[in-house]
Amino acid sequence: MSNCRQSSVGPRLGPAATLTALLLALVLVALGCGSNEQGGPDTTVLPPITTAQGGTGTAEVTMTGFAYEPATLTISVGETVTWVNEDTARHDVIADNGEFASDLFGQGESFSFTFQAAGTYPYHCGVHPGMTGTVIVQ
Ligand SMILES: [Cu+2]
Repeated sequence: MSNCRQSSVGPRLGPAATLTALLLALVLVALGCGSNEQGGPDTTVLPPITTAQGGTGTAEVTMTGFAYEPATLTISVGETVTWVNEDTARHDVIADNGEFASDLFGQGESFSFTFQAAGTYPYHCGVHPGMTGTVIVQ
């Protein structure tokens, strides 16, 4: 069988494999530098309760006592805000400018919106006029 001769292909993979490993190493180093620029470890496990520091990707507003907490939240462009209703009453989240609007949702339920543009976004609860909040996107 001439198949035995194909074993000579084996050694030829050596340089190619080395080059691949080198490229992989370069890519890993490049990725490592990129994440270091943010200075923040991506070990965040606990959800942010108050304000996002930027780069965490998510922030949470609690609906409790017929109020949004925090009433004013500052985030970075591209971050997602999740409103969590802890009241027994049902609430919703309606942007004053119509940018986003949730349905009414009850205790333990939530609504999320991702802010893709910088700006100030005042919002309110459609059934409780005194219930207002603001998201500032930087
Ligand atoms: Cu409400």
